[in-house]
Amino acid sequence: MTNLPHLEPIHVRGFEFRVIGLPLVTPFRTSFGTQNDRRILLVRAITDEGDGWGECVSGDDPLYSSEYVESSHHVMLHHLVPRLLRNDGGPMHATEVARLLEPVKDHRMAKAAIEAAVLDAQLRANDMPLSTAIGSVVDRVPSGVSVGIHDDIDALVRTIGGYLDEGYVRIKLKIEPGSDIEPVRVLRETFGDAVPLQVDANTAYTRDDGPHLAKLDRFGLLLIEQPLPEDDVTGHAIIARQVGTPICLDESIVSAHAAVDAIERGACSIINIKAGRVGGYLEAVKVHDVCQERGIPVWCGGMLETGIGRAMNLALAALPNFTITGDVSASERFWARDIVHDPIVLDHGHVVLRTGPGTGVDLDHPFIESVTLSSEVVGTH
Ligand code: OSB
Ligand code: MG
Repeated sequence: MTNLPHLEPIHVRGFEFRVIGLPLVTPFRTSFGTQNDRRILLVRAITDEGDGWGECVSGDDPLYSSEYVESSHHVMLHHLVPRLLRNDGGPMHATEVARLLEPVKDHRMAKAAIEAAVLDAQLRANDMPLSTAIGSVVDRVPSGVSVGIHDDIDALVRTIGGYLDEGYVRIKLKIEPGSDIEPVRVLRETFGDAVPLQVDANTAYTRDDGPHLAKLDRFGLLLIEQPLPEDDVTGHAIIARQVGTPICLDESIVSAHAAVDAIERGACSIINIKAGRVGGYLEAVKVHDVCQERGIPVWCGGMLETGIGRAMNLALAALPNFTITGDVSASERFWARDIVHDPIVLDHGHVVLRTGPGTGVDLDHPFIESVTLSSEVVGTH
């Protein structure tokens, strides 16, 4: 945040919305269901000073949160963009975007993508990397991988063995009732107690499941992520008293305010930060800051992003209170071919931040064109 107020403003003339479709390298199963491919809404900010790109993390269906590709697209087109273009190409700072969009309730993933595009454009125009702008303190971060639910435990062992061979330094396993204690037991038996391991329930349990989840305590997990529905902060506080493993919140933390509330209520001792979920990278920095002030460590979550979102996540994950390994895996974890020329690669279990201005990525426009499902430009360009 430190460096942003000093930047020269930009003049935003319009936006391009582009929906692309990409197949996942392997199906990804969570307690919400199985995903084989993904549609992704890309946003281009068109400014007098040049373009900026952001990526919307809304899913194909409203399962992780109420947002989905079409809802985000609609709210951007009809409610967010008109508010940004109201001053008719007058000078704008990326730091003003959240305030201008604030009257619109929720739709945080849509807001985050618009802000990301404006931020990228302003940073490129000012020749400043995102990492410098938000105060990143390292140039590479350790890389963790998120692993879907497998019906077949032998297949799960093979999948995780493969990721460990590739060098991932931390494994996150998706769980749900009926696929939790046993797979974790087998993973510990196979790979030993030293592998940093954590689980993510994506809201699949109830307030009565504390004693069941406490059975995970003997496996020395780093954390249990979001066992209960997102609106049950008090329920998480109840579970946190019954379970020895630290409770981490993902879905529940929709803002810095929500983070403070959950911390004060004893609902979590760790927080997963995703910029899309909290309405933007600048709000994500605020979540980082309020957690740091309260001694709550954070880690960077992922939403099956392409290279644009991955590069931005890396800059975020390099802030000082990101002391826990995040879901910042290599592009090839999800994509056979990324939409950037310089995909994120694993380097001895780490991923390296981009150093160029803005997000620092170089988009592969011909490839993007070839996977485009729809596109449109709005505004006075
Ligand atoms: O809960 O962290 C989650 C993907 C989509 C929606 C929610 C989640 C996830 C992941 C994948 O776990 C993390 C990644 O992108 O590496
Ligand atoms: Mg999660």
